[in-house]
Amino acid sequence: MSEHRLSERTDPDFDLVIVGGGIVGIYQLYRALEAGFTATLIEAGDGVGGTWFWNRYPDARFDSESYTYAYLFSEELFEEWEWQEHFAGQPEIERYLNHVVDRFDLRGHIRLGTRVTSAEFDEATATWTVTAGDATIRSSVLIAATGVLSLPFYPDVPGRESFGGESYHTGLWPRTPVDFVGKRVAVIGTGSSGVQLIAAIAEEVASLTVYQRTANWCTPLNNRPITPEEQAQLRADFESIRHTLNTSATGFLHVPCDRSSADDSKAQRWTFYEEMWNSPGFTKMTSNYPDLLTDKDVNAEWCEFLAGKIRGIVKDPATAAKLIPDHLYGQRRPPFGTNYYETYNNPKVSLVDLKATPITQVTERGIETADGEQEFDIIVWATGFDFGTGALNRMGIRGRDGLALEEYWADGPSTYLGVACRGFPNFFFPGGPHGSTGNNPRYAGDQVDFVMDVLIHMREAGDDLVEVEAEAEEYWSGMVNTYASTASFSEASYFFGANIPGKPIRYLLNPGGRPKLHSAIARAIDGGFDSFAFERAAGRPRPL
Ligand code: NA7
Repeated sequence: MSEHRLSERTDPDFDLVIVGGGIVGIYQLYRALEAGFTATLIEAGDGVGGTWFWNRYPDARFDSESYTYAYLFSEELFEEWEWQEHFAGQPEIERYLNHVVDRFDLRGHIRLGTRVTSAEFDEATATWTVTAGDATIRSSVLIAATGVLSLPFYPDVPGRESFGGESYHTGLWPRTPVDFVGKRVAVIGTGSSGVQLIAAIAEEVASLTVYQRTANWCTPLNNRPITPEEQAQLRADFESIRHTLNTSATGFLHVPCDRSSADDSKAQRWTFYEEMWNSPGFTKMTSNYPDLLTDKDVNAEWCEFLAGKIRGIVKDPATAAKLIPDHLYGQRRPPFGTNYYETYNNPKVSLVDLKATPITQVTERGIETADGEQEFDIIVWATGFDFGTGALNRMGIRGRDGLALEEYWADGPSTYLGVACRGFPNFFFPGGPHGSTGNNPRYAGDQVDFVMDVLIHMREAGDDLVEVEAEAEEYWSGMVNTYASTASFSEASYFFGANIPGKPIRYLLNPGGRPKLHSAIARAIDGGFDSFAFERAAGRPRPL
């Protein structure tokens, strides 16, 4: 460690301040308290749930299977919570997360409706001073569990604020339900949120105009209720489910396909694609031919099959043509829908191709494109998020010598295992950039467990300060940047930050996947956490 300025130690208010009450923050709080640390969790929303608190638009739901997205740390919890559907909707997810908070007595440790506006590290005392609402809290360790998809993005469209009707972002949906009945509605954006909402409201509205910039490959979610027999099977299989989810590369239960596309004839491949089309959620990616994402020809054939499906479902050929993407499957995060393409057969629904007719401005009455103005009662912005770094870069985090995190990351994030970075001692961000490529809670759970390993090691050694070593951060960030080109996602996707004007194009996921994360964590633990430097305040005795 370059600097040794840690001189005094005064007791902070808490061992840990955790920011964010979503899936990751709740688990982090549980693990911290269970390990005997003092902790408080600060959440800007008026309820817990994070993503699943804010994204309460019609038909917001998991597109990973409910029981693979949920917590696995407690068999009792797994057994007592019966998910109603294979892909749970937002209300059920929010109920589940509240249940977890109460079940494990976490609520008393959570401050709701409180936004963190700054967090500054003091080198002399090795503590963080966190400003949250009216409170100033000092803690040894700061954990940002602020999520990768938590800062909603509004495009800079002229006149956006001047619209006189109702206006909503899917990621900031109000708690009181929005009444769409008989309304003229515009939806801008056709990502995962847009496709869920569009199909859900089409029946109620007077008219629905969808503004699409990039068509995406939306395949059926194929959701259904979980039968009593399946509930019993899930309970009986808990250990094997947990084992598979804790060790699989993607964090899903899906069984990989055991042959490559060349092993099948064209007719067999078409039968297999049909099977994929009818299979649940992400299996279209994880159980498809293994060469789907590595061989452009294989991918193009799957796209040909999907384009045929779209043409078969959507009756108006011009609309169908607009809905067929011009990129390969998996170059962007694929959405999963329920009757999405069918919705365009509803005469109340129309599709505007923004590449042909861009929005020129939002007016007081509606939206104006090159084709003229259309009036609306409601505009829904389903325009996504500042992925990966958005929330972290806006929390006022200041490390050594007042170093601003957003400056340190001005050219894109630099991290060790997607949990820590140099210059910011005693600071961790499980679930952050460079961490995952797959089922997020599984990766983030691995990261929380690793953070706890580091903190317990530090406590046992009687140290006060922990900071990642430069080589360790260079190794992980180098791995991310080197292998970014092997990712299926293209540089035009939000996983590279391309959706945010001016954001550096850097890969924000972990291209090594879960095996890489697991092996790096194992190496860190085997090496006695030598990827970190630890420091103890002067005069502090080591524990016996
Ligand atoms: P996404 O997937 O980022 O989708 C955002 C959509 O908004 C997408 O269709 C964008 O088109 C569109 N968009 C963004 N900016 C504009 C502008 N300026 N004009 C028109 N359209 C625009 O966000 P979601 O909320 O749907 O999903 C986020 C994640 O939640 C998802 O990946 C899952 O993990 C769950 P673009 O493709 O950029 O051309």
